[in-house]
Amino acid sequence: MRKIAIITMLLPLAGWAQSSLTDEFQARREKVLSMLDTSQVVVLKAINASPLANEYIQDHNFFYLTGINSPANTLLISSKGIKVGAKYRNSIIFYSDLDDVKNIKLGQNDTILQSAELRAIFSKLLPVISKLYYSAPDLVLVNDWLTDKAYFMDREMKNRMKTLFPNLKLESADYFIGKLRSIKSEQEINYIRKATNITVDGLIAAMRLAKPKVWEYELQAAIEYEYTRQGAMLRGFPSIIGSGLNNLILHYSDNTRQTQNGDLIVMDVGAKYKGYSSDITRTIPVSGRFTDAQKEIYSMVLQVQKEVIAMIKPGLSKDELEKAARNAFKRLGYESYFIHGLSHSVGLDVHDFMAERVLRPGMVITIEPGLYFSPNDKAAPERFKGFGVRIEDIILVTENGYEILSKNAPKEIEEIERLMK
Ligand SMILES: [Mn+2]
Repeated sequence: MRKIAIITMLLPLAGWAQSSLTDEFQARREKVLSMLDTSQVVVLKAINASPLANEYIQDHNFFYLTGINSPANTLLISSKGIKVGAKYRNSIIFYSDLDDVKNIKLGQNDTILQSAELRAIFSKLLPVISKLYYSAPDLVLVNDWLTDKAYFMDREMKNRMKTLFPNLKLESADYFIGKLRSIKSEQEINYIRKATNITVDGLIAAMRLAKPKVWEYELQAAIEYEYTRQGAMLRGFPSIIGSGLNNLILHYSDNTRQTQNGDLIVMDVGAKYKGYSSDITRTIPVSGRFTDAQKEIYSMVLQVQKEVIAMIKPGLSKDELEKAARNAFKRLGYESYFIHGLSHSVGLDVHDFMAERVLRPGMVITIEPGLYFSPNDKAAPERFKGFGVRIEDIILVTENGYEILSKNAPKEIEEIERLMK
């Protein structure tokens, strides 16, 4: 007995030791460093939220390179190096609270310094570099409410920098870091997998709970209960539980309507686990049985979704996928009722930055076709008016094709009806 206990204790430890040897955050800073020439610098700031803000969500680029999930920190990466004490360092994390950085794994090029040091270092650096990649998440639009003049803080800062340092080019770090972020590591894929499994459990719970007269927020609660119960402390985005005509509102998240017999319910939801989101949509009949008209549309959307998913492989472009879906709906005669994008990248952001249009192994994307029939649409067939259907899966691009991470969320008509019985 004792032996077994020791072995099972060692297994997770071995895994942990391995991952700490190659700390992902540190490896990413090294990678960024290797992409810079000596005249370029990257500066990323943490989000500065007020302490009473509901949920703190870090700037994703800053998080990607540091793993730090708290405000008032800055990361600076310079390939030329900055003299700190007797040594030149390439990557410096400026902190306000030592607790935020005490567990950070530092490589030989890394160091930490107090935030107060940033200004002096920065002002020495700016006159001698030619390019600054930056992400400053707090620089937003500010309205002067007296004169109604709008200030884009980003533009104001750029203009001021141009006067001070005419040779310095400022560029958002989004593309630069986004290119790295679009290919997920094994650990990132595991987090997305976990977020996805939790979301699937939530959707199944909601399917079991659904019956006429249930409120949209009750279904939301059933789904988000699974998130919290399983340690996904945040949602990737506000849960969309749209019943009846609310099906037709793409980003509906009030979730305050009481369902009626005969409704379809679009549930577009995603848990966030260790910073990583999932994103799945299922459409179910509140009564547990699809009507014939609902079945007709549902089957079309499902067929198109399956057709497009089957195409996924490295080398294929996102535009080809999009075109295939449009063509498939065109063949069926319903192209004009598919009114949104087919696919997006998922990661730290539920709509992750997609730096490249071509699929590569390690990318995670959604495929989410839908058809929507407004009661006011004069051209729409009468029997379809007043409902919409969307089906969305989250998919990992692999070496040879793809893996549907959300495959355990029922989507066949018979499967859903059986589960809801
Ligand atoms: Mn989506």
